[in-house]
Amino acid sequence: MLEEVIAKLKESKKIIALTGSGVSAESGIPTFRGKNGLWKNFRAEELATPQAFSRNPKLVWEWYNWRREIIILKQPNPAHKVLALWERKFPEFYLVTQNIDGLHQKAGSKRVIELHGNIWQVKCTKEGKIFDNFEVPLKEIPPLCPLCGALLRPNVVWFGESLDQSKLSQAVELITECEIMFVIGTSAIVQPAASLPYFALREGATVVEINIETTPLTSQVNYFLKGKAGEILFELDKKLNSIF
Ligand code: BJW
Repeated sequence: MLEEVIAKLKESKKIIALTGSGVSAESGIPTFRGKNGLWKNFRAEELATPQAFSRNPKLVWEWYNWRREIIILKQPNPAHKVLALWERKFPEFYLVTQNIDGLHQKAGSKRVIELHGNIWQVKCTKEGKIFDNFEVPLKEIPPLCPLCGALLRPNVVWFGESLDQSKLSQAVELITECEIMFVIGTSAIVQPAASLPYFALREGATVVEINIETTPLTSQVNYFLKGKAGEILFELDKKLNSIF
């Protein structure tokens, strides 16, 4: 099966990878759902919603501060590294990620569309200005805007909020034009990202899913490669190099 995927990859010009939190699992960052998922000790709606933030910004910021303390110590794993390598190998390789941890960029990826924002950015709740912020731990919780003193929020997309429409449109455009799409380490249930592979399928692209478990998408894809993202991508890249 790996050989067939390699053959498709080699004959494709436009290549997309859609990643989810499973890609960072081998770096030691918990996924959202499942056995050791981030939601395990918290209810999503208590923390990752605008309502939760209005109700208790301190609690929500404490959760993000805790996650930033974990993420800052983590390094890209072979999955991030192979995807960064593919960007250099294939002139029309694009990465669309639901992850907010910044590990794709840390591995060297440049053409990255971050659908759900970035944990290293904060946004002023009054004026909407976005700042980079790498302070770990945060000196002040909740943090305040250095310009106007209003509350800052993490620059991420919570449930019930719209994604950045220009990023989403760009992702949809790339996906509808691609010849092969890899869907890696996502439970494929959170919309609208979960719909993206169906755009590729509808246009006749080959869709390859890499996951340790099946998802609602699995029965629809052309290839399901069961296993850890780092191991499978490393294996694919090794085979690719031997025939490239
Ligand atoms: C490995 C591995 C290894 C492990 N190797 N694999 C239509 C129908 C129903 C509901 C909706 C709908 N449209 C919108 C909604 C509501 C909602 C939604 O989708 N809810 C679902 C739960 C049903 N969507 C939204 O609200 C979105 N907004 C929107 O659509 O606006 C318009 C609108 C609003 C309201 C109604 C209708 C329209 C916004 C979604 C924002 C998601 N935000 C979060 C938090 C980001 C900030 C933060 O990090 O704190 O994004 S939630 C969380 O889920 C995070 C993730 O990016 C996202 C996806 O999770 P992911 O990455 O797939 O992680 P897991 O844990 O679910 O899966 C990990 C996978 O990895 C598993 O499959 C493992 O097996 C695998 N794995 N180790 C390979 N080593």
